[in-house]
Amino acid sequence: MTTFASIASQLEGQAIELPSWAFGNSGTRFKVFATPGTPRTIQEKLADAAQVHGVTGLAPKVALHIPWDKVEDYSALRDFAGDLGVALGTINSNTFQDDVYKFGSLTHTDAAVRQRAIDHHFECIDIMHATGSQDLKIWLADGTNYPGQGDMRGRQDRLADSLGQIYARLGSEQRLVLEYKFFEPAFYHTDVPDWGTSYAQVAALGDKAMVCLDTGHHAPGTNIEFIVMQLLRLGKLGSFDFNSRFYADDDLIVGAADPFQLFRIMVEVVRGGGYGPNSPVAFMLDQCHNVEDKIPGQIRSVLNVQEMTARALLVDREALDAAQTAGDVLGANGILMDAFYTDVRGDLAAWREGRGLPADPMAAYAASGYQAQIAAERVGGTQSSWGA
Ligand code: PSV
Ligand code: MN
Ligand code: MN
Repeated sequence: MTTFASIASQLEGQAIELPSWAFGNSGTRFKVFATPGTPRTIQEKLADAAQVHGVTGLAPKVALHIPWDKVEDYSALRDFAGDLGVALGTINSNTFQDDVYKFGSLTHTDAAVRQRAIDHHFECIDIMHATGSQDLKIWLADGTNYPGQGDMRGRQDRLADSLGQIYARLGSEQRLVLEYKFFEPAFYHTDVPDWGTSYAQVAALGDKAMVCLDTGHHAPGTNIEFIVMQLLRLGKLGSFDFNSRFYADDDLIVGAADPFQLFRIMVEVVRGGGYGPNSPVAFMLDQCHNVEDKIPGQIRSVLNVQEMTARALLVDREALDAAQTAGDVLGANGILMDAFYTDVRGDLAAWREGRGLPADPMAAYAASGYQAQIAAERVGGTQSSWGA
């Protein structure tokens, strides 16, 4: 049996990037509920993100979404974030909000529209140089709603060409991560629907292009940990967008809907070399907090990832290998389940205290008075929201 003490050092340095949009108001197509204290600017979002990092030590970077987080001076924003104790992370492009993209962006038949979408990504790369960001994350809403509406093959070819142009602009330390999603907003076909398509596209680009796996972007019942294993095996898992879902792209708190799935994913991450200081995998949240307070929502999320990472590290690999090799079906399964059922919360609380962090970050944040302070201060102005 592996002990917490033997894996504790591996928890050092774990980093989970926060999405700026998680701090804004969000909702469904039925209603966006406003939350008192919601940030009105990217600077306020960064201040909130810094609270999450302050009580957990787990979230040193914040991902930006362009143009939602557009500013005049990105170097100044980088310094502003640095003063708060966080750094700017992944830059997310956005080609899904403008009328011009109604029938596609990087796949569009109209060369002018396609160029506009490519230029937007060039702008994102310029921003990355100023912010010091490593990753350009591309998620496309491109697709069609009706059979016959578009030429799927032509769209795939144009996508490859567009991505090639964007890839050619990357600096030597920069990467492109291509996110897939099986449906929505398009309902018949999506141009990057699955890991295979994303893999085929990024493999054609080169070493600096990788796949982004958003845990909420698969059909129900999909064995996501198998995809994690395969992408790590192929050296093409670039990043995670963590969240959880009951139905579709719910963007709920990671580990909330199915903690066992998160555990199984982390087991494959550890097994495949995706965790640790030399791993190329960037861990990010992609969540929206529609009804719960946003800062505690983010705190809970990074703690859930940490907890399942610890449990995944607890898997007794030697015993598991032996049981697997011996064909001991239930023995092997039992070894995995032993790790999953291990309650690490007490050990993690002590581990945090040993590093000058609060044993209970949720309680520490609640006691800090920050929530009441922002609710009182942030009145007036326009509260930002997902898609605003
Ligand atoms: C849309 O599905 C989406 O949730 C993708 O997962 C992106 O990562 C995110 O929006 C931000 O663009
Ligand atoms: Mn995502
Ligand atoms: Mn999504």
